[in-house]
Amino acid sequence: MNAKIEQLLEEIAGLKAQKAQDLEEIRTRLLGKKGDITRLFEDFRTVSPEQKREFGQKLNALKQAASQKIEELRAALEETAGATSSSFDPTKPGDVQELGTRHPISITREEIISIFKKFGYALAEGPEIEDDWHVFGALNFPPEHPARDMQDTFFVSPGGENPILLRTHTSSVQVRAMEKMPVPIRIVCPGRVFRNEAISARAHCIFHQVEGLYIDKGVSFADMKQAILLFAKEMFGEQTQIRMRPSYFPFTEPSAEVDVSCNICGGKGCNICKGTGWLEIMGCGMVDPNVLEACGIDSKEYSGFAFGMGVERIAMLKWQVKDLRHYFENDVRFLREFETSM
Ligand code: 2NM
Repeated sequence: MNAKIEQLLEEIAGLKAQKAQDLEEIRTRLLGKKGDITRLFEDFRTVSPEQKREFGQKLNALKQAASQKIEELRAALEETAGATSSSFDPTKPGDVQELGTRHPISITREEIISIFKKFGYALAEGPEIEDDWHVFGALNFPPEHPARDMQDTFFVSPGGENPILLRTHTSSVQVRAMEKMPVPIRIVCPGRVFRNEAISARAHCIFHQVEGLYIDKGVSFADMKQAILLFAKEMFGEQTQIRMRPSYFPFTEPSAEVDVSCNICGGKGCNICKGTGWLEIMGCGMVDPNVLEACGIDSKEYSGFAFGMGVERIAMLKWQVKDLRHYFENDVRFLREFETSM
């Protein structure tokens, strides 16, 4: 009996199965009704009482080894077969499809747009690949302006009269609107923009802007200030105040930088506003008469204001996001933090 057990153990260790049929044959030969191991269990009845303990243990170990080997071979066969029809269980519950979340940039962009839509602004969009005229020429950028440099702008086809490039601001959409829409014009222009910058916590070569434009007879700086104040209150809360600091853009005159009172400390000064009580949110100005004329609008009859803001920056201020790179990494743990902000 001992010899038979040893022989079977050796045989089991070397077993191989090419197909399911081989496996079934092995199982019957060892563990079937007339199988070798089943027979040994029958013989076991005749073993003397003194030897029962020793042989009982050996037999159990043998049966265990056989069952384990058969399971291993079955698993190996299933793996090589892949998802065959035999391994498909139609009664199994389906895989859970996890829902994603809206991206904080999308949430912020939609909120900015919906505020200006309430004010009567229409949505306008345009191409990301633009020409020099719509990004720089019509916007009063002098020929030698540094933004027109390879260092600052991504060119698709440089050179020639009107190089093709990636837009560096969405003002190009507003140029297109002024060229073809009848006045008065009141639009918001959201979109991706591209600048040749080193990537850091505060800068990225691709980011999102929303710009606005209002052109009509008699539009004044006071109108602009009121529109921006109303926007700031809608975006950051009723208690929000704004202030304007003189600035410079080629396409507006006069131009200003807009700050909102810090929504974290309420203006007292904290580490978010670096102790100043103010956060910069956008640039704005009265559209330069040169721009109006370049786009075919009579600057003696019409005037207008424009403004532009970075969506990443607004979202950072709203949620105290410390590093711009989070927006591009798409780590779901970051994205899920905005689930309730939709
Ligand atoms: C800004 C700041 C100030 C602007 C101007 C124009 C246009 F096309 F009407 F001339 N669009 N956007 C503008 C003005 C954008 O972003 C910081």
